[in-house]
Amino acid sequence: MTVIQLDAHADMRPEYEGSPYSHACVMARVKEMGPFLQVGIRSMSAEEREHIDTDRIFYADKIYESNNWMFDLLNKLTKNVYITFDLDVLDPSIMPSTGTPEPGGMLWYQVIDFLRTINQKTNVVGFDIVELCPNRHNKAPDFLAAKLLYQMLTYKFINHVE
Ligand SMILES: [Mn+2]
Repeated sequence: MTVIQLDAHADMRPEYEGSPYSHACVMARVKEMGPFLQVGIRSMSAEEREHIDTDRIFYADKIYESNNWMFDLLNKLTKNVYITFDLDVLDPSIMPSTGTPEPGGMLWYQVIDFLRTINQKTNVVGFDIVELCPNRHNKAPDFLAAKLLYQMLTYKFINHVE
């Protein structure tokens, strides 16, 4: 099974604030367990950079340039996939409601197209959506997160609907 991480951040620190299980270390732990792919990354520490596998990371600026990255990624997939979706992979213009927004993120149709393609090509065994930090003065990002969940479930189960 391959873990696909959509995230602005590499989360590849060996440990953070004394814990190997911090949110900043998740992909370091995943790397110890099996194949993984990182999508939309645009922020990391110098320490994390040493742990990056350049064949398994699709930086946000490369994604912005063209869609070729997706064909490259599809060639690296296993039959089963788990998707972990950090909402800060999205551009703050459409998803400002996160704890650590980073400029230069992915946009809605780009992400939706990616998720649809992944579901067509592989078996998504599970997924999570994390990091929503609601702002009561701006409801649109909350609706985005809900719609994203709805879309991910739809792509997973649409073939089972008669
Ligand atoms: Mn993040």
